[in-house]
Amino acid sequence: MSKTIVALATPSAHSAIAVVRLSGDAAIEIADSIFRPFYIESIKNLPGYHAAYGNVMQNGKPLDEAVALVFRAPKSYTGENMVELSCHGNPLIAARLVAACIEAGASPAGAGEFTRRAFENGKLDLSQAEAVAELIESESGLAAAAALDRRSGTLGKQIDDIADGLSFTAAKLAVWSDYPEEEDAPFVTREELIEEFSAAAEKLSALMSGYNTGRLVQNGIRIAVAGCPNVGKSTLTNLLSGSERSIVTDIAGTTRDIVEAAAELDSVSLKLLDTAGIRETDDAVEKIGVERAKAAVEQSDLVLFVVDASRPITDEDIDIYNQIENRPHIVVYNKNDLIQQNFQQQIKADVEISAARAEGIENLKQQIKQKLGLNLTQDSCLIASQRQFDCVSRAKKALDEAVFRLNEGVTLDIAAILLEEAIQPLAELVGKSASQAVIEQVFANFCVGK
Ligand SMILES: Nc1nc2c(ncn2[C@@H]2O[C@H](COP(=O)(O)OP(=O)(O)OP(=O)(O)O)[C@@H](O)[C@H]2O)c(=O)[nH]1
Ligand SMILES: [Mg+2]
Repeated sequence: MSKTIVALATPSAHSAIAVVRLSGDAAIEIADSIFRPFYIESIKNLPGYHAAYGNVMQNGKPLDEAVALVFRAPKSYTGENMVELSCHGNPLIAARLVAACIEAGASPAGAGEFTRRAFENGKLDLSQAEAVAELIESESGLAAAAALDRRSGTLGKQIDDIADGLSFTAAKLAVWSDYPEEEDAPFVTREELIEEFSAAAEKLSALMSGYNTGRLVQNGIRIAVAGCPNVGKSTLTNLLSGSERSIVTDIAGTTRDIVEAAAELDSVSLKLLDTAGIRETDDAVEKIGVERAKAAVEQSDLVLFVVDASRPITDEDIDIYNQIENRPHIVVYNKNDLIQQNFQQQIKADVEISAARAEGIENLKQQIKQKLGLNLTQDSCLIASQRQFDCVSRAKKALDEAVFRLNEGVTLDIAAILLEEAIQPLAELVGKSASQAVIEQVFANFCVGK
């Protein structure tokens, strides 16, 4: 008998509606005890996916008008009986409604407890449960699409396919080692094993290489716009973000703090960090700005290093270039509308633009995509969490080791042990053999009500 839980599923803020969720064996009875429908007797006998309109009551008095939507096990998000009560979006009313449910016998839900129940009732595998949290937190169209894809079980299915193939081989190996003389025992050759393990390792490796893209897509990409004062960093930031976030003047040292601006590139969200022009300065405020600019460069996924194309490169440009050279970067020559003579520039341009005239920007965007390795197929974003990445990488390591040892000539029972080591993390990824601690950790990232 599962304890019935209750929580507010929508933000605690003034809004059109607020939704309070109940899940558990007694969900419908508890909702029924506080809900007076206007047009039917009670919601007790309402079939699943049916709703009723009425009053929710507290201490015998109407608390609010609400719609009660009934789900019956197993056809609900959690797989249990559920009721969703939609009331007016007043945080006070919503909190009282939750309190009324608790008075009627429900317990307050813990973080992620609804999704956890869905996992425990086999409605979702662990990677799908993670995708629910990711979907809620997605900050761009592509991140949401990728999370939705994982939510539907694409990753779990690919992993299952690989794991099933390996488990079948493990079974054959087990039969072989138990009855080596048995004529009918399925026979596996060393060559077949090597071939199969290599193929599986390759598939895992493809999933792993998509992780970086997945992570970038999920978290949003941080791009620092850095360079000497007055080269046009703020003009470029404004252009890319289509906003006037940054102040632009012809005075060197205009930007003194990090100015963040959002932009989207092919549905991927970018966080542009316009920075103070980096230079030696005695101005106390500007000095802090310069330090922040350097820190922003360090913490970014990509640096747009902007130089003024209308003048020869200066020692200051070179100084900054030396600081960013080892990070992923693009050298942007700006103000090419002002070029009157061609200088022998010491730093090679990746792209030439005029931020003021919005010229060369398409090319710059192409280069940003290329530099970030944003090969934006949905497949490349399948793995989204460090946990999933670690599972896949442990499995791959065991398979690589098995192939290596088989080539060296080890006995097949050693290969069988390594094979188990490869299967285990794959089962863990989808939650089939995840430890309690791993499961706790996954659900710790959820909000209450989800
Ligand atoms: N002609 C021309 N002028 C530009 C271009 N880009 C920027 N400018 C001008 O250059 C000056 C400096 O531009 P900003 O965008 O403020 O430069 P910044 O690098 O942010 O400068 P700081 O914040 O002081 O470090 C302004 O007068 C801009 O209008 C360009 O492509 N062509
Ligand atoms: Mg600026």
